[in-house]
Amino acid sequence: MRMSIITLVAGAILSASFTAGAAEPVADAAAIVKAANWDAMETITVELTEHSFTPQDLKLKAGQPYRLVIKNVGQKDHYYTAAEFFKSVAWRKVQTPKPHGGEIKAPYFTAVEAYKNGGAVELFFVTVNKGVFDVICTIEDHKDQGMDGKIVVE
Ligand SMILES: [Cu+2]
Repeated sequence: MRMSIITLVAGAILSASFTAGAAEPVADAAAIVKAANWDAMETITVELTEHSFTPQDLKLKAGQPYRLVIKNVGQKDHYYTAAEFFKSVAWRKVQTPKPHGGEIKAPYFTAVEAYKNGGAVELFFVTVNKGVFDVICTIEDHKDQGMDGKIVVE
């Protein structure tokens, strides 16, 4: 009896923290990435400059493999920060463009920075969770200047 009360309380605390806080990273991400048809991958390029994302908003399909290229064509460094979105997809890898650079594999991360004058980062993932996610540049006042968008996964 005492045990079940403790379990109930623990469950309530857990569910409260899930609603209030960030979503958990996608479970089974490795299996989702492995099962995906990468020949059907769609490439989308977002250009960053002073002070905008082009396109500003993205509309993505759940369950689709993507290569999202974040390219800074401006003259300042910029971020493409979408922490909740980055937790809601199954990550294959992040890379800087070939033939130079390299790649990173990780369960998830919070922000991407592309350096001024042509810096680019390529994100390879499969969309999993549906929702509307914020994306901003976190440098100084760039968000208020217009570097503020949405990523919609349907
Ligand atoms: Cu910026």
